[in-house]
Amino acid sequence: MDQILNYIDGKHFEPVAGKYLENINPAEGKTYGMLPDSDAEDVKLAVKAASAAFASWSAMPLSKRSAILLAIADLIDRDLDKLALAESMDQGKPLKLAKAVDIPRASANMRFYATASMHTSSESHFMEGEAINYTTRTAIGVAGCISPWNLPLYLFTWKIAPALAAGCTVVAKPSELTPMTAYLFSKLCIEAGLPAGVLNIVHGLGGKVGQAIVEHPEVRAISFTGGTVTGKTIAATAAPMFKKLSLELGGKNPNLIFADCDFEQAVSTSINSSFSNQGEICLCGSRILVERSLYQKFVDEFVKRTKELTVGDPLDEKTRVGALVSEGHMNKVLSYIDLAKKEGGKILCGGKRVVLSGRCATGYFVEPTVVVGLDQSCRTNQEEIFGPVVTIMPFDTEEEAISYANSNAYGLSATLWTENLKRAHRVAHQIKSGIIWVNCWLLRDLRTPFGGMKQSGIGREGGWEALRFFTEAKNVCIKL
Ligand code: TXE
Repeated sequence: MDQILNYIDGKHFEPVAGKYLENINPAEGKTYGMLPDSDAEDVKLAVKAASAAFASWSAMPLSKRSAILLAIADLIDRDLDKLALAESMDQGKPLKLAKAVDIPRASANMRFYATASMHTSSESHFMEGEAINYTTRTAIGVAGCISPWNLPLYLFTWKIAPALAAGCTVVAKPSELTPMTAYLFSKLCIEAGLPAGVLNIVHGLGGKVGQAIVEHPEVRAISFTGGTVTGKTIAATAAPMFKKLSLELGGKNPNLIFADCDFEQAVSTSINSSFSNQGEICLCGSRILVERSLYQKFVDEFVKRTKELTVGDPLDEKTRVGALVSEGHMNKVLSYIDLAKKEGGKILCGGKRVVLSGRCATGYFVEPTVVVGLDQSCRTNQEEIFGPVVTIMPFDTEEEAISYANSNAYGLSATLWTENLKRAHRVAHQIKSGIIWVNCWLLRDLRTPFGGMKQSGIGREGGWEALRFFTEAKNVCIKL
């Protein structure tokens, strides 16, 4: 098994202090490798390399920069099987999911921004008889990209690709829980001919490496995806230094099922939006709200299909629900199930840790869990659980559904199920979330703005939004 190393100035290095952390395979609950326990010294070296590389990378012709990023995308596709296996072992997700979603999306991210940057244009504003203005957008400098453990390479590339395409150089930190694919990615960058220092990857803990990236005065922008509590710390650190910030934080997303929906599609997609990736997706619809006339029918069918989901070895083709990312996270999810019971919830299925036999006997598995009987304001319905746990509640009117959907501090995404077009527009307009899906879920066009309202963060990723984030506008006014 590969020893994970930092990637700084185009080469792999041991951490300066020589310390390492254990990398655990969550399906087995066992250590299977080590990763650098880096600190501020490693970050300093990475920022130095990124700063030195900035002038030439940002001045490189777009077509040349684009070609390098496209070469990385091709190498990701070539190594699909290897990367998917690494992702599954590191994260606990079904191998099948990593092969179908995570890794293809990582190469799509690279390709999307490699080509998007070729289509940018500058604006010009003509002042009749007086002056002409033109606005340029130039790369902001060294960007810090900090990503989480739920969709490791997918979200790592979602940040790095626009930053590099915009002409920034990058110091990146993947989650310490899932470092492997970022390490393999660094090898692909070398193979693709990415110039030294353009991308630097420092592995280690958030409080040490992440914090040092955010604090470093030469890092001009921070793109972060992770928990809301961490987002607050980052915002507090970065604000006095006037850094640009993009924070994609948690969600507690409502999934609204109206009685006039296409029942089969609503149920089958809701199973995915509840339990895909073990519920460890910030977009999962963990609060299901069903119009009362359909409530019992929906609950019966949803519970029946939840019970049919196979929890098992992530490498097994039949597995739909793999392992949770860590023991700590599994215990957090189980504690929320206890809380739901204490708050008066009734567990209709699931609710317990799953103990498998063989290789996965000490893995971190939890049954897909459905809870009913809770009110909107209880903690179970207010806080992000980020696991295979959903609540189902009835509503009587459209107004009530909207008010329940909005009765939460988060505002990332929402899903609506209705065949009534007018209703779909009306409700979508009134829900305070950055992303609304009508009769679908997780259907993504990479050109669209992606991000949340309220406690779900600030800023938007995706499309031009991300390229704007990593650049600064400059207006030049010329008197005629
Ligand atoms: O994430 P953290 P955690 C939610 C989910 C989860 C909760 C906590 O509810 O249960 O957050 O998860 C780095 N400065 N989401 O604590 O810590 C860290 O090393 C800079 C939702 O595991 O936010 C990692 O690389 N960086 C989410 C990254 O932040 C710091 C995905 C995310 O980890 C840092 C993950 C610091 N002070 C969790 N402290 C989503 N939006 O998809 C930590 N990090």
